[in-house]
Amino acid sequence: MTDPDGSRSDIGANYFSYIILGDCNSDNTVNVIDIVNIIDGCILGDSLDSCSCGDMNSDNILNIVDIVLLVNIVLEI
Ligand SMILES: [Ca+2]
Ligand SMILES: [Ca+2]
Repeated sequence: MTDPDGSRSDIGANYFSYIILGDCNSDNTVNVIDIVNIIDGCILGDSLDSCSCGDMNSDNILNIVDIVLLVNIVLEI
């Protein structure tokens, strides 16, 4: 069994779920809505449950550095 993008195989029933880094509202695109969600929910709010999607540099901390990285991706800088 391989995952949806064919990059990994698995011997079990659970296949690798493909997650787009920064896509915090799970609509399969990364855009300004995700940035707003991360700022509102994770930086200004107290929602710590689903914020790992916004950890763009994978340092396990969600802060302005991750927002800048995400903005760069959205703006294709
Ligand atoms: Ca999204
Ligand atoms: Ca980070």
